[in-house]
Amino acid sequence: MGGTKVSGLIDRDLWSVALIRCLSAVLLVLAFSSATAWAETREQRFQRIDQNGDGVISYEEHAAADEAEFAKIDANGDGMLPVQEYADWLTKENPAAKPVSLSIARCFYKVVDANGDAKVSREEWRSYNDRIFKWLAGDDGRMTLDESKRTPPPEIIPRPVCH
Ligand SMILES: [Ca+2]
Ligand SMILES: [Ca+2]
Ligand SMILES: [Ca+2]
Repeated sequence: MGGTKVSGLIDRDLWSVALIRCLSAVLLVLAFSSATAWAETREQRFQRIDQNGDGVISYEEHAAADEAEFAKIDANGDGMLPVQEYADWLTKENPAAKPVSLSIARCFYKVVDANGDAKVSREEWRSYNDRIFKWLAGDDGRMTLDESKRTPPPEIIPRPVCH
């Protein structure tokens, strides 16, 4: 199997690149064999975030979507995402991922949890996603659908080694 088929299911998220790179094929098949909750296509996601429908995602639209996603994952609303809370969210989004949710979460945290305390703060979350958005959007600070399909290089999304 290649990454293409799998990424089609999960590339709804900017951070999926990191997951694709850091998980073994077996884990990916296990995690994403049930696509129901992850079925939103990149186009659908883009349109959802592009709130004024002008065909580009501004920094403000990106930031609003990013905050909303953090709030959704932060089940107890305390502004922090311990690795288990993130894993629980993954499982909720895709029950088939349950056996590997914690592994996926730990892997993702290698790149998003900047201070390595096994919790992702709102600042860490925003900083990580802002870095990706700014790279994708380029100099004009507005992201088109085509730009959103590009793959950021390792200096933007590090490729952790995960098991
Ligand atoms: Ca827009
Ligand atoms: Ca929390
Ligand atoms: Ca942290």
